[in-house]
Amino acid sequence: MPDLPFQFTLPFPGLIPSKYDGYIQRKLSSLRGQFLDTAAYEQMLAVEDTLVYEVYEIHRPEVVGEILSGISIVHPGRVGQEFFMTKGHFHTVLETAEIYMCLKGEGFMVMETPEGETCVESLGPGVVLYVPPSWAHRSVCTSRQQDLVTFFAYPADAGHDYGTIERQGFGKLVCEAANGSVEIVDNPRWNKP
Ligand code: PAN
Ligand code: ZN
Repeated sequence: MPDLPFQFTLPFPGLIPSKYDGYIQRKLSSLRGQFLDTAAYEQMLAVEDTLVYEVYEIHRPEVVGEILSGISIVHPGRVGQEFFMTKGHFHTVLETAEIYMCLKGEGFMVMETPEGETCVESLGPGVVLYVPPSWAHRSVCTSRQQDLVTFFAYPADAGHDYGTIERQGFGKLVCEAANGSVEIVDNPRWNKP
């Protein structure tokens, strides 16, 4: 834990925090059930358990008033037509918001409420996104070459509920269209709340 107050830097080009105390790697195998094209998923996984995204966290005590921050890096790639993405989650303390700032790359934040309202916002360098309280969120990298790198900050006591999204999915998917453009489509397997 750093001394207080503390600072860190996000040095170019990697943008990996100069100090961090949490590091998470999420590979294809940890996203089972999330991509629409299950045949493409199994085929890809059989070849290699590819690294999909990485998270660097600057932890703080999980109490009211503290803020946890860090860097999320989603790598380029697709499963079938669907771009690489994070698992996505609600916060366990549902009414906790989150701020994201995109530092590099191209992509989207897919969001939805427990009642099934959906919203998809585009991300690019300099975009600051406010994820309101109660909105589940998932980031998606749509660049073919570049990582999607975002800085995030949220209440340290928020916690993560992954189970709800694992069961119901998100209402919107971010896919590559036949002509190579990016399209947002309805998820036919969405278990709408
Ligand atoms: C972020 C996310 C990070 C990875 O720190 O945790 O982007 O996504 P998943 O947690 O969905 O795997 C955040 O939103 N924290 O609350
Ligand atoms: Zn979050």
